[in-house]
Amino acid sequence: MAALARTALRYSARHEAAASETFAEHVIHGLGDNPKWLSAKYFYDSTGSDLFEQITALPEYYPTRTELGILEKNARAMSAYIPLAAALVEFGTGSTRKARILLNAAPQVSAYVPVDISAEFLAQEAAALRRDVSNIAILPVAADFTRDFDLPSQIRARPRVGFFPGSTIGNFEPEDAAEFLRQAARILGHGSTMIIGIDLIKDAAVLNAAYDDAAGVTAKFNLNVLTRMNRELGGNFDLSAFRHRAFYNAEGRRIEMHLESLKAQTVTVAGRRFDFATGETIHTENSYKYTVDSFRALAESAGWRPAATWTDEKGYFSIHVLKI
Ligand code: AVJ
Repeated sequence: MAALARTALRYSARHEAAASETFAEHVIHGLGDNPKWLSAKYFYDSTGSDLFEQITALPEYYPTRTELGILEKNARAMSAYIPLAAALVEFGTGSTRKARILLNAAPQVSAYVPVDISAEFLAQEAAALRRDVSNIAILPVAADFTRDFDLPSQIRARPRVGFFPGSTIGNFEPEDAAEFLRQAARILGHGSTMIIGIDLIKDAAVLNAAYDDAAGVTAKFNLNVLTRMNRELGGNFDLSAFRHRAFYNAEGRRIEMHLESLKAQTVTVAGRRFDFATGETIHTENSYKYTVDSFRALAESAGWRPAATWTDEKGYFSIHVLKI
């Protein structure tokens, strides 16, 4: 198991090199490309994480509240797919809010393993959870879940249930999403279960509003990556010379976020100079959307067997149980 868990995640062409880069190397790589791009994972410094929390409460941003509703309504039914004494392994735990709903409905869970890149954040969440849920082992793992990591030795003998809510998998290119699912299968092991939240294709106006809210919080979230480059990489981005752009690309089945240069300008960052034409963009995020069937097909292509799916009444969001 440990040897398998150590197998590194592989990525498709562009992201393969990017996976092991430092932030500076990544910026030099991404802004040197044509078209310019940056990985969405760099949104999440502490300001970015706070802004994302604010996004989840926006009236236009339906995914979080819709997924919470599906979880609350169906947690008992989901619990039926969780084996006795199972360990619940959450990939990229932003907050334990969703896991708590499952843990409350599934008393047979014996351990909770939140995996997150921020050790400090994990320690806080784990401490709070230990106070509230005293009858299970809380075993945090500080790791980048998109890379390799080892499961705690304490859960070696227990059935594993992966938990990946929030449609976070939407940030992966579809072939990378399949690779992530294959890797998760290797880490969790044969006989495992996965509970995963997937945002669904819907009316473009609903999607566009969710990523371009009236209060401008998503715009701030997107522009914050410029502030982060200024602070961490000695950049001189003028935030008033860029604007937030977000739109649903129906052909690509994804929301795209960009930062658009409002004028011809040269910016220095990470010790390099980058020229921008008026209207040129930095592509900062893809958020892929699926149908229930297209996600099930993706999961099957990665070796998982779809066992159950729940959606909300509007069909905006879905939660899937997969088995391997
Ligand atoms: C955290 C990737 C699920 O794609 O909806 C929210 C990130 N970006 N608003 C998403 C995000 C802009 C979010 N995920």
